[in-house]
Amino acid sequence: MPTRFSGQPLKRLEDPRLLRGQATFLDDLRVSGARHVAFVRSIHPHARFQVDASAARAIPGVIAVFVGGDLAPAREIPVVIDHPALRPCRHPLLASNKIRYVGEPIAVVVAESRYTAEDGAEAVKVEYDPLQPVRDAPAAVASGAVLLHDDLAGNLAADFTVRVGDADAAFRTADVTTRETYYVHRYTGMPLETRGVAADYDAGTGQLTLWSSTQWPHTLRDGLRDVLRLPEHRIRVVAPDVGGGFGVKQEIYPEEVVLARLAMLLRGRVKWIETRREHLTTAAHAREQWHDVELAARRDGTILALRAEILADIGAYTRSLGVLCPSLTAASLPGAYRIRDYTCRVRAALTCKAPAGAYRGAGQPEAVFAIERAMDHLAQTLRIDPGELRRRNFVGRDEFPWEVGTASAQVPVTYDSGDYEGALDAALELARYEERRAAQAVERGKGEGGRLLGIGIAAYVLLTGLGPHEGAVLRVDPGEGVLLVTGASPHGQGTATMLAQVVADELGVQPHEVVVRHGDTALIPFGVGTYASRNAVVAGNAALIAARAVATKARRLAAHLLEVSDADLELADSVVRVVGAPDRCLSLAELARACAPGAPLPDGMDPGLEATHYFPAPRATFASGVHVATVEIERETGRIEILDYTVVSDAGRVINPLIVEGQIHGGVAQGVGGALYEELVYDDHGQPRTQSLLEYVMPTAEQVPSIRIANLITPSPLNPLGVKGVGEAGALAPPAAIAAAVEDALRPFGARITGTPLRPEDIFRLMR
Ligand code: SMO
Repeated sequence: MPTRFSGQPLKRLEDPRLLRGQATFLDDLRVSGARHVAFVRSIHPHARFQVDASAARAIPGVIAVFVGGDLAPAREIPVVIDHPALRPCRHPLLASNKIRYVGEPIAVVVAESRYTAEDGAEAVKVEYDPLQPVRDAPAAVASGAVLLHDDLAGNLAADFTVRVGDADAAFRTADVTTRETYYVHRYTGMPLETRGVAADYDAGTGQLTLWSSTQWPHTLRDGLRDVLRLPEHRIRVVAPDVGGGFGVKQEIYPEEVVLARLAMLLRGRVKWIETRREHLTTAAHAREQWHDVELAARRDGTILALRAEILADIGAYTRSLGVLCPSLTAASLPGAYRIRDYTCRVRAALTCKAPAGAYRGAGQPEAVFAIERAMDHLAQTLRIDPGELRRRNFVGRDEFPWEVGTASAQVPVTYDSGDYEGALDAALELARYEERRAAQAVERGKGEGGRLLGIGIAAYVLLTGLGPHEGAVLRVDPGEGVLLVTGASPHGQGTATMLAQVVADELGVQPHEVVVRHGDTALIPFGVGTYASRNAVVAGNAALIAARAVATKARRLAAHLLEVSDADLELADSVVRVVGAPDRCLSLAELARACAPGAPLPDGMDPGLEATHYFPAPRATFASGVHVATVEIERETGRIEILDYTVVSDAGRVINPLIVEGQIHGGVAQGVGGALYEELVYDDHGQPRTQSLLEYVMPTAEQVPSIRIANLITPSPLNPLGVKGVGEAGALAPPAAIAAAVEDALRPFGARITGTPLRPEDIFRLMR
């Protein structure tokens, strides 16, 4: 029996290149003759302005300075995810007479070097006529608020309500109700590699090539096609090695469109690399939302209904994802629970901050924080153990598929499979819950001399494997090995290894013989990208089906050439051989050569030992899990230490447990960062105070706890691999679990935690 690679913890095939410094990130590209680009950005949060670029143009080495009107026909970024409630407030490529956040691009300077470009940008005179800034979401929706967009009646990019059943009626029958507002602060993904774009326009052929550090080259190509009004075949987008994305690079940025236009206007090559300061002040921010959550329940803890209002601070404009994140929060707020009656109003407020976008989980960590905190508060009200309250309300094992009744941007929220109670049981056991509760009781018994120990539980359900499709072009090489081209565009996930394992099993080759190429629209015509924890689901199943087609073809061709029946053949050790007579075989490479055009082929067989498959995903598959955090709080300082962190994850069948574990580690690290350290702060005047990694504090290995992980497997019935996504899963629950643990530790003080981040000074104040 040939070895099966799927399910094994293979080391990542990508890593030797990356570790040896052989990767090519955007700034490593040798784009010969490229001119360098710097952006003139607003220093005010809200102002009318006028630009005088004459001094900049006079600097030797400055080639050109452009303002908004110069980039026609492109004016603003394209919409990728629309929403019926979306109002017109899209991010312009360059501001035209008013700026609405600090960092907004106003003009762009092209020069012989980056130094000169920066000097040029500094020499552009911008005369500001400051206006009152809109400080935050509550201020944006307060009566009498200054209006940010002249043609909108209020400061809302969208205002809509999601309704399932009749929550108001259910509330009237409740024994108990709870209500609280939960706040998730502003933070975002901080990839090691910042954004970057290079563009080349070949005036002779009219061919535009754009290199971008992006998560979705094909989606970017489609966006450029639309805003630049070019045929698709004249645009090639390449994502070289990408050093992290986390959702921040799941965006079509003004800079990408601007550089494409600059290359066309200058008939040459241009390049821009984002500085860390630009990243902190102008890349997509995320997460900042207020959630007013009401639960109605019976005395035994059975939840009857959920009512909520979400107020999102989406910054100054909508980006290409529109209001996807708050709408995904609303779609997923019922979480793992059997809630039939649900209402949620969503308001996306426009403020003088950098526009918001997606960040690992895209609205779902926010939902988990709100619903899980609300569950804990209901548990306290009813004096039921938080684990037990969850158990009583989980969607049951036998209730799948479970229709939540909501929908995300593209698909209905229908949980395909899961075992939420099993995950809780496993997590409590792995976390040694009973033992820790006993230890906590002992410490509490010591009064003020006792340690402040707290335990927090958070369950999550994650929408993964979003469609509409992803593709695989698989070709057996006539020399050696197999080439797989995918439309997915991974940026650190280990996707190539996962795909190689799937293909290797079907073709009987070694994973290292499967060379995976991605991130180039010239290699595969259709593609979507890497986000929404989708690669294993959509790209993985596309690879599986393409590999099965190639295996079938190889078997048929070999049967023809060896004059045996297909059924007598097996694929193993890179050959197709007769079962029981392994000497009678043809290597895959020989078969690929025998399959060339003009070669004698079986009737009806097309040349080429290859197959293409686009895996359609009309429905999403839903991963789930339970996190348990145990913390200790230092009485003297309010410092929070995470003593133990336990994860039970159900991502369906696991292709590579090592990669799955790594994804969970990374997600938890970012969740810990969000719970305790990272925050994008604006002062009352609309100035960003976190402009470097000195102020924006990221956790290091010292702050990230060791994490215990167990996989619980309920295969997805929606795809042949039975997989669900896992990339974002780790990031969903840590803020909820850690907040619950901290509140639990502070029980002797009766403190309630209703928002993040949790800073020692705030904890210290709560203890007082
Ligand atoms: S926040 Mo993600 O790249 O779906």
